[in-house]
Amino acid sequence: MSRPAFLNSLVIGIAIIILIMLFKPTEAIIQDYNCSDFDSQADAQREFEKYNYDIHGLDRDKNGIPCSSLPR
Ligand SMILES: [Ca+2]
Repeated sequence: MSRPAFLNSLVIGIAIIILIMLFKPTEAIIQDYNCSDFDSQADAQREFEKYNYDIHGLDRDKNGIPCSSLPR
């Protein structure tokens, strides 16, 4: 019994997606940080600048300075 070609493509596509999910580097798994996870504002700034978007919500007032309440 042979499957239609589109089904084979679908199965291969799903397999590729599963493989990518299994083997993506750990850095790509984005951890959610809060300001309390950082010892200093500089540490928060470093994490903040890894992304072009405030994914952790560290800069609530959107002035480009995350966790301004933390010590420098
Ligand atoms: Ca801010």
